Amino acid sequence: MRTRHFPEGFLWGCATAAHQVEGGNHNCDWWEWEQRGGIRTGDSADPACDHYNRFREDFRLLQQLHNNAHRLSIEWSRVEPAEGEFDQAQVEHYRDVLTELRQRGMVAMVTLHHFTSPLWFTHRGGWTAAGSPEAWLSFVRHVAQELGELVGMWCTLNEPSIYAYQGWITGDFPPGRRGDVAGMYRVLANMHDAHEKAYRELKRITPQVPVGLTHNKWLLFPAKPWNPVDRVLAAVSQSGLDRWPAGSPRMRRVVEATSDYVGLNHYSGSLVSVTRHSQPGWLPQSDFGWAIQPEWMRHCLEELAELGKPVYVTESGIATRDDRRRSQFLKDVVGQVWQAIEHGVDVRGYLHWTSMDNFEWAQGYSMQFGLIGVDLETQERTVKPSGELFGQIAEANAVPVD
Ligand code: IFM
Repeated sequence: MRTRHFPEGFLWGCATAAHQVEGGNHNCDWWEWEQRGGIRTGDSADPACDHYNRFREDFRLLQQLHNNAHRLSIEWSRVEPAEGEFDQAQVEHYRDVLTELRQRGMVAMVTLHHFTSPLWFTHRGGWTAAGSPEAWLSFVRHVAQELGELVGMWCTLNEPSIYAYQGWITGDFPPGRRGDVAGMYRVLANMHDAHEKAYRELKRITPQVPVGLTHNKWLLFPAKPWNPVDRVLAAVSQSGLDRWPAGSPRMRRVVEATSDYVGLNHYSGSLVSVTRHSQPGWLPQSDFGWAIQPEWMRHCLEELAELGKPVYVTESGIATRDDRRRSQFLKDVVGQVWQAIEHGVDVRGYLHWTSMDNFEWAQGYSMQFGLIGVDLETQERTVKPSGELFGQIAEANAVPVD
């Protein structure tokens, strides 16, 4: 079989977020949102995958699948349950988690904000409030001082544009605001400021550790390419969404000055017209209803190349209960990453979303992105054939050509 080899030292792993896998995370805005009926399915993130208690078993499985990296988030609301009060037992928990990864030969990419915030922070305005960057920064500083020596890469923030859009425009995420454009831009401005401040602080405390953030690149196309209104609308919406990391000259400078790498989360895209956003009906769709087009991955990577920074695919995956589809998707999308590298893009790693089927935010457990299945009653883990395939790709550092 012909294969396409990746550069030596390429990182292969999975991406996760604390609230989606850990279970028992009750001191954050998402938990409160779940209790208020914010999740369509009525699900809640407890016990999720009970990863808080089972992380050793989970990392053992990922090591068996030849993962040499892992992206996880440290839960702010556990570590700082009240403003300025740090819970040493929780710090020790994450020390155990990071030590376990190190012992299993996996580089830890640590996200410092992945959608959840402590209640004390959200009750006084969350990311819209003045002083929110500084409030988060003291958590960042504490984690860096306590755990920095175990961290391979920092990822300050996960998908600021999606976070702000879902929380302030669609209302699918807490605080559930709809159409609050001013709120969305306040959140983005504060997160932008927070990232810059965190970059400087992290470089001061752990100068050797690369710092970046992840951007969700959701592609927008004009519904009718021959219609100038649709074309303008698609372009304007795309640059709005891409304010982070490089949609405007200002943002570009942020990436140039305060990012050692760019993290790309890419899943899909939509068609834009005056009346609505829709999915390109001619493409296959995931269970989420998202169009699946693996070639878009290469397009996104090539676009980021001009920033001149190393790029990591920090998330890529498909929501499907048909695992054969996931395997095909994996081969196709990893093949596109390989093509981008062949065309000169400095891609250094691929982190699949996600290791285990988990709590998919507003969709609860209805969307399955995992390489490993989890029985929600017994918590039994089962590696899916796509997981085995990912393990083979990681071990060979190469993807088979179909
Ligand atoms: O589950 C999410 C993740 O938390 C952030 N990026 C997109 C994933 C799939 O929706």
